[in-house]
Amino acid sequence: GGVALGPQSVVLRGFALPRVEALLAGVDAVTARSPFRHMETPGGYIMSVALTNCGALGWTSDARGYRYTRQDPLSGQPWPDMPDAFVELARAAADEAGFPGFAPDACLVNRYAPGSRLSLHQDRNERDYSAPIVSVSLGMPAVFLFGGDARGDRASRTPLFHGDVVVWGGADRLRYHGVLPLKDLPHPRLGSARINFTIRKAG
Ligand code: MD5
Ligand code: FE
Repeated sequence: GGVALGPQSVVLRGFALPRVEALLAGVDAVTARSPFRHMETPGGYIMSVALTNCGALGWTSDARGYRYTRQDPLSGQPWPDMPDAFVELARAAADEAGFPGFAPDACLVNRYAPGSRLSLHQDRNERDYSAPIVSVSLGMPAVFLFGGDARGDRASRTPLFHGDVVVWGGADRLRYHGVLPLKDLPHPRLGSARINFTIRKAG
């Protein structure tokens, strides 16, 4: 049960709602050890989205490029463990979308403020593109841009709301995507913030 976003991606509206408090407790546990930070891109820009990670592997961007690392470069320590609530939700969503046996080892946690955006990009630093990516949206709504296999392909726009979960797999896994600048529509639980986390198999 869900709405197709592409041939192999599905939106599960409200799928995370029953577990929001456990998920937010997980975000707090992660950010207590590895706080949100604004990373630099290889092109010299500072990302408007603040980011951290949990799980064995964490995604990092700096002047040298994009990559997954085992340690948080801020602390020199391993990234925080992935909270059980994240893994359980991701497995349930992947099952629902037809990707049984999902075994994630990485999770990027993004925090958007009003005006934050994510320009069109592909996620291609993971080793195995056959594993799905599970994305959870909390807090303020966002407009998600879903393009094609080339940067110039026209992109559809889909709103993502508090509690929505998206599973991307197979042929859709390498499509260009992004998020439009966030409007300030304060959310009753999270205020003027959107938190999105994407649970992945990176290694
Ligand atoms: C977000 N985050 O709303 C989005 C949702 C990111 C990112 O894009 O890289 O952290 S996840 C959307 C996504 C992830 C991976 C693959 C695809 C979409 N896709 O193949 O379209 O903050
Ligand atoms: Fe992405």
